[in-house]
Amino acid sequence: MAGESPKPRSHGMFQPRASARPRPLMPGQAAAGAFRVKVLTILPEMFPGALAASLTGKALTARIWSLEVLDIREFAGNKHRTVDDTPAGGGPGLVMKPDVVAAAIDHAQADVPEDRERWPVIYLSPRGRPLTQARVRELAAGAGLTLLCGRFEGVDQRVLEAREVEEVSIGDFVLTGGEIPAMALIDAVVRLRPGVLGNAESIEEESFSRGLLEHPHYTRPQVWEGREIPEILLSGHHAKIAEWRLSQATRLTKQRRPDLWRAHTSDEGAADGDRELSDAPTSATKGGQTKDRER
Ligand code: 9D3
Repeated sequence: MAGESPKPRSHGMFQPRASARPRPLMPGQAAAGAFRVKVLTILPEMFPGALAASLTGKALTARIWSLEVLDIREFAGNKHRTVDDTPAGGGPGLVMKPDVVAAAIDHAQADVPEDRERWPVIYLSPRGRPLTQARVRELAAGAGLTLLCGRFEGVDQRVLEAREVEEVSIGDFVLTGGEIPAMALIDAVVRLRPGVLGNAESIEEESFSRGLLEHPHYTRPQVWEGREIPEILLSGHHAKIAEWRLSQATRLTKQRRPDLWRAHTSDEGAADGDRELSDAPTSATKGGQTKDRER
């Protein structure tokens, strides 16, 4: 029956397995101040996936953030655990049912702060507003996130409106579902939480905030396959090196991202947050396939 929320056999929270004796990690035990992420998906086995590795994985084990994965199928009302149906008006594919998706969202939101500014519900969708670093920063400043991963053609429009769901895309290319985009978003947000990045990575953040692409990087050996490290980088002349890096960053940005270059030059006085990847259409091939080494 519609309106009756089923008792889900929850996949529960991800249990870190790095420690010798993993203890059950219940929602009530999320570390104080930890950033909480809830994921609604019909493919719960995809999580934590790549998020268990590297910086995000260490931060998960350290309880800087927590992950709760909910299987949307658990909220289906019938024996067959049906989550989709044919599109009204005809056409190919299937649409995720509003009652099932609403039950999953309502269950996820039951124990979270009302303030949607600090805990939005986001639907990863190819027709969403493109994700930007500015939005990532806002999300990282909140308390948590509920992410709805789409499969099939999409979700019934009425549930998106009724539950005030924000639609977000990660770029103009077609994937098979919203799970990998959800992981990309989580990765982008979690790395901005205190304690996730070391000093080296934090410095990298600064250079990107100027709104330019990064300059090329080199390391030893000094000659590799007959290719030398640019002489200036070995000179020890720090002012000249900074100047060279800026000129390279400028050249690459003009060449690969004319949209970013325009933003960089047109609002010289704007705050970094307004400039950095703010409204850049992600069309890497728009300018044609010019070789990077060409000017
Ligand atoms: C035939 C119309 N298709 C839209 C382009 C349907 C469709 C294709 C692929 C519907 C969903 C999907 C699966 N993609 C996502 O769920 C998705 C996505 C993406 O494909 N690209 C970039 N960002 C995202 S966020 C979610």
